[in-house]
Amino acid sequence: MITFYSERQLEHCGVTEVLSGEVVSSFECPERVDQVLNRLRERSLGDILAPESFSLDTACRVHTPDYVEFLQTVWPRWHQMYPDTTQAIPYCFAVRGLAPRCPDHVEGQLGYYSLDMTASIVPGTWNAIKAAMDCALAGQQHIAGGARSVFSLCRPPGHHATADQMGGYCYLNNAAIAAQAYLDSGCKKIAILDVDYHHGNGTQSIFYDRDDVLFLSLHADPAQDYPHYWGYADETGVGPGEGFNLNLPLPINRTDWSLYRQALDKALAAIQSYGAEVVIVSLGLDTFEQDPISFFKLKSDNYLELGQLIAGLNLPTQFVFEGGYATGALGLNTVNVLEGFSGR
Ligand code: OKP
Ligand code: ZN
Repeated sequence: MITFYSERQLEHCGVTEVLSGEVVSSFECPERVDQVLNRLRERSLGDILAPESFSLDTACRVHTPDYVEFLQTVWPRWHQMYPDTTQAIPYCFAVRGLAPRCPDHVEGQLGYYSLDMTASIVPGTWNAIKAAMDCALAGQQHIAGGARSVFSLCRPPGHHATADQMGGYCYLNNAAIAAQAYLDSGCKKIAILDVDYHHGNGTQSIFYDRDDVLFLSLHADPAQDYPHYWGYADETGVGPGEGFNLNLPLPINRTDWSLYRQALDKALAAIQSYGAEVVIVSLGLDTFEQDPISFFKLKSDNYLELGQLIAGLNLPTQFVFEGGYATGALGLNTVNVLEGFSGR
């Protein structure tokens, strides 16, 4: 299996975030992909290629052009206003109520385009966001060209990013952009299977009123964990999208492989009856028992079986990297999914 990866993705490195009220170092760090790359090489999974540079057209079909432009320009604008700071983080938000306006002030815009305080902006953030998107689109082209599978090693992740808001370490929604690219190249039905521990609220919201993308997510019950406001089982889609969104929330602290597998079986059956032509897997590894910010109990060997079960769909499959913060085991767990899929 070929991997698409760009070193430019290392240029993003959040400085700090707030966890349980304390300021801590960012969990979403460049070392995450180093671990995955090391393991990919150790196991000789396949070539690791740098993607070509793609235009922003497809991104602008799932995100608003003003949001994409904001992401591209926010650091220099912030830096001009606050030259002595190392990162941009919003502190006030355009919350529900009277329709909020987008202000001119860069710090006001930062909150306007954010869901939370965890998507920080540093000088290299845009380069990394753009390179991650390129990995997603290069993977899409590879599958469209006839490959059975591909791994888009995207970082920063994407599944929390909505049409016009960043959050949860996510900026551009890499999986959603890939899905749109398949549709634009003639596919009619795409499934996105999100196995990250956190609900993929961004992907859900982008495709919520559409029937050409079936979104399925297995995640921590939002009553118990981030992203808190979305991911409930009764969110099933709206209008033409009704019935094309499947949330399978699972309890924290007691979701092990056997409970997880029951939900996975439901998701895989739904993909099959939908008749998807391609499946995109939003591949988060934060379901691991030792993840520092998550509360499921999957073990390293379970990821081999996860890959095998996904392979059972017998569909062209694009893996798009999302979360996973137990850095030491992240390479093993990620590559286990890919090797399980490949039957090695
Ligand atoms: C991004 B991805 C929980 C703190 C959670 C944000 C988590 C973002 C996860 N107490 N902070 O889905 O892995
Ligand atoms: Zn996650």
